[in-house]
Amino acid sequence: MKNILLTTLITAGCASAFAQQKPNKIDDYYRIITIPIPENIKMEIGGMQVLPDGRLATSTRRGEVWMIGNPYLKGDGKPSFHRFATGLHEPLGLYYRGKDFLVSQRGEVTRLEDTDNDGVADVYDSFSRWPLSGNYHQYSYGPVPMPNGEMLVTLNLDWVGRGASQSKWRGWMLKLGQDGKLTPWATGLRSPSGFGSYKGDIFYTENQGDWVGSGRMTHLEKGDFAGNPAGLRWSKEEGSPVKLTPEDVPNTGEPLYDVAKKVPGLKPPAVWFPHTLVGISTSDFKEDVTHGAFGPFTGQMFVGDQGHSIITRVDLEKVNGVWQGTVFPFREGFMSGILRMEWGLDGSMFVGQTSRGWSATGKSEFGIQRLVWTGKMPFEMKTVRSTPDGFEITFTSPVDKKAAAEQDAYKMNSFTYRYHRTYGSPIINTQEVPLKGIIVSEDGLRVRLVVDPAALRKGYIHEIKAEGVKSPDGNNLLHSTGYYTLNEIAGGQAANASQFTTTVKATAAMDHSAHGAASGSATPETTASTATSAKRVTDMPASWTNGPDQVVTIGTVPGLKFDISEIQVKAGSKIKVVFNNNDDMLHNLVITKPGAANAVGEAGLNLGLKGTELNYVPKTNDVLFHTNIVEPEKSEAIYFVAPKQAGTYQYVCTFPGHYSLMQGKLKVVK
Ligand SMILES: [Cu+2]
Repeated sequence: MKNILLTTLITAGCASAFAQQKPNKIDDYYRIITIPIPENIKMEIGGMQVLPDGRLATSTRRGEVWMIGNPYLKGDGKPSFHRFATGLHEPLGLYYRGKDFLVSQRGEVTRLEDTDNDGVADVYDSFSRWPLSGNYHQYSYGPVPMPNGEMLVTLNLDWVGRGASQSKWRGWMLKLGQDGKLTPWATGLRSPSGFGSYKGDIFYTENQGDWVGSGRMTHLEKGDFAGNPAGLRWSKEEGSPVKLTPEDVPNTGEPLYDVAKKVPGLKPPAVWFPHTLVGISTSDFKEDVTHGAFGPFTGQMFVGDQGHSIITRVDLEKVNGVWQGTVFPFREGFMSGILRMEWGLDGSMFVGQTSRGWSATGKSEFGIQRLVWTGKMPFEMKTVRSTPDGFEITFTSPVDKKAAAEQDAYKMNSFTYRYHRTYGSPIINTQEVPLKGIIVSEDGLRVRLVVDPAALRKGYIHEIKAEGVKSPDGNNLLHSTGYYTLNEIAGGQAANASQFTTTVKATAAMDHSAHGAASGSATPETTASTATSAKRVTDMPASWTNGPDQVVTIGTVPGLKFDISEIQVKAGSKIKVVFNNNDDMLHNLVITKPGAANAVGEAGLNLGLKGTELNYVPKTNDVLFHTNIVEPEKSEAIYFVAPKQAGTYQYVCTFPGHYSLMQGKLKVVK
């Protein structure tokens, strides 16, 4: 699913969207129950299915299929484990058909059947196959059943320092018939571990990577191109419904939404998952079909996140025929990386996890947990809907109407990402979305946030913070931020100022300088100040008439590493550091006081939306010197005088997700 070294080697303990909140004990509402697994079983979940008899079937990355009895831990509280199949090649999908199973292997879908009823598969039939290159990154997923009886499989791209499609249909979603026939459906996929149908349409989730600025969920119609051009290599093959070729895709760095206007077939996502703000690597998704057994979110989606070990919640709406909506934080604290979710027979959710090679915040190598709603109503934003002049929020229970009418209770910003060949993207074009008015409904269940329609930007993520909203008994929202991806602006009745509960007083800080459709295209970034500061001197000081005493060159290598792990300099000497970013991701170089690298890295992450303009360098005395964010294949030199005090100082990259791995030592000696 991800590159072992690149994408998700990211961050321990950093779900910042959660950290900023005051979670009034999420455990009161959603409890995590761990299923004990015997020590001799490596239950690295690849696929999962709940069987009608109550057992839980799993396929593991070690190539086995297991039947787990009593996964609800009833009676003596002990589950049972029975091995059904072995010797499969990393099966990342499992589908139960009543009398047999279909599992994905790297190179095929295999049919497993137990014909003699001894509880072990004795038939392993090749059901449908595709070519393999042997690249480690050729993960294959599915089959996922569709309501009409068809199935879907997806094939991950190869990784060769960038995404590549080294064998046919890599980077594609294909339909799989009951006869085993494969029919190409859409491409542009990179790492498509989560997919399926939702309200009659097909969606898939994607991880940040090359051509993918941040995690996202895209609605895939026949012939769509979701953004990574590697799979377009096969668009002229027989049966391909995709018309685009790799040459049709410009590498301009404009937002994907804007490029899509010029490149028919390129499909902008329904929802972006802002990287590090809500997760770092989306995986499976499941529609809430529990009719209330899992809480108040029936019809919405829950989306797993491998790297942050969290589940997010997505509320979609269709506006002018286009899917869009909001991602909210939902539940953190799982034991490993989340790959699969399945509804239990009682409306609880089984969460299948694995992290080997794909490191995750949850420190276990693997695990199965069950998420159970306690029956208590969580105080949350339930939905956010587009209006002609802003957004309407619905809450799960009534708000304190006085607090909800306060203009400082809310804050809105919009931003987007670059669409380019580079791995990931900084947040670009951030703008505040100033409020004009607030309308609190009579029953306290809805709040309409009214803005100048020209401040709404299509294709942009609108960050909606409602930190001041309280329940009548004084509780904060469990999660006070939602990220609404605005592809279309809803029609309907604009609000009249006479309806406002609160008319927001304008403040001087408002920026009306650039908004509306025109700024949707590549406007200059509001980022990366080029100004030097005392901590970032990019021209050699005039007083250094003999030049620097020492020139140090530091580069980057794939896998979130600097190419040198230790540097020695003399105390008080004049140093020039040349930072070469030879990697294909964004990095900076921040020199910190001894022992401060992790704290600085975490502070950089917690800058949230402010991070981009600060180059993810937090304002703290722990930072001694730094570069700005340096793009791939670019370089920056800084000049400084080494500390007078000897010691082991540190250098670290504070780009979100990098700091825990990307560090080195700066030894200052007398
Ligand atoms: Cu970095």
